[in-house]
Amino acid sequence: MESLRLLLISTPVGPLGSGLGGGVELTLRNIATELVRRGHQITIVGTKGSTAWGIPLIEIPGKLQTSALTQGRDTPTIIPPYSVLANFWEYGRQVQEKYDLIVNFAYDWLPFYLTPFFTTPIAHLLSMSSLSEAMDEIIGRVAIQFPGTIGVHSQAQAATFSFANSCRCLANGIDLSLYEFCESPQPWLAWVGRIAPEKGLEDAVAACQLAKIPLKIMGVIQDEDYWQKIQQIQQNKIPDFSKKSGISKSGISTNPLIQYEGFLSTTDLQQRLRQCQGLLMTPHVVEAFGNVVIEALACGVPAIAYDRGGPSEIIEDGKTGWLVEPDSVSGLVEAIAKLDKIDRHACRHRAESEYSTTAMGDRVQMWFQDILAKSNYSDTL
Ligand code: HBI
Repeated sequence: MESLRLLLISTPVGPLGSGLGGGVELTLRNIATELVRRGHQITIVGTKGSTAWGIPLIEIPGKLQTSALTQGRDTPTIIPPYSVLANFWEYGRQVQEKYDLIVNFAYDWLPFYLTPFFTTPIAHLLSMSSLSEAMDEIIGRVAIQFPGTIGVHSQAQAATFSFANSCRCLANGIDLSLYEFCESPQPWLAWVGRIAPEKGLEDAVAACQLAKIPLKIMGVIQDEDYWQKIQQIQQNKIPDFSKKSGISKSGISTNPLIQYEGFLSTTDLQQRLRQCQGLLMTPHVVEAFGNVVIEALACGVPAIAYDRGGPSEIIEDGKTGWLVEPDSVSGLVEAIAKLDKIDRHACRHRAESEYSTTAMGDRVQMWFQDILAKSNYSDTL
């Protein structure tokens, strides 16, 4: 395939490398790195303070976007003064002629709205399921007007939108050489993710207390108040997750069953993760994918997840982990007891066959090719 000039525009919720951009950061990094390896010319646009792993980076200042996850279905679209999102796309507009294709990683209204006003085609990779009416409406319009340009990570994610049939499923991929296989684990479990209410960490903690197995928690503490409540579980207090307590200080848990390991680099993450008997993934929302599931599988670690969203397509029940009735803590406990039935080699094999950067790169490259073929065709009409 000929070398493409690609402009990758990041999420406006935080700098790349900070963890605030969640799975998007790893996705963008892996796609960018793999495309560079294939000889494409990549430029990344990220918020000021981003790191781009040696790939050309344009850092753009401005006020960060509020996370769509904290807002309701009917919330209007909000653009703050001096918006980094608006600055990203003003930059994109100015330089678009230098690129064959722009790739949007933001789950925000503006880039979708702007799509028909650009002369360079735009591919949109959706990082989340349906969250708001305004977004559903504008993405749906782009899906009709520019068929094939909406990418998703799982069929389950696509199914949350009315335009599910026109979504392109790309799954995801990771650099497997960074994740070491571990044959004989230690008697503890892992939970990896942004520490925020929608991730359902309290369920994993409750299940580990019932199963009497320690839980290693890894990830950015995004919601301090929520983290305080998680720690109260160990003091046998019943935290009220519906109310703000006003406590706002992060702390290291004194509960021997819960161990907070911090927000780690991939190297340090896999070094701890691979020693675990299993990974728990317990979100209360329909996760688009679940990068941490493939990171665990890559180390030979089986995953236990609620049977919904991306994880339900990655995990093969009884083979590479266990799928549990959504929101059932007792289901998690039962699955923990069956972890030794899983062959850890099968887990690594699953990651190698479906979720390598090469497999992901093939899917992404074919997606871009299809979009460019269509846009060239319409140019000649
Ligand atoms: N919110 N407004 C907005 N834009 C995003 O791109 C976004 C978000 N919330 C969460 C998010 N992206 C996720 O992709 C997480 O991985 C952080």
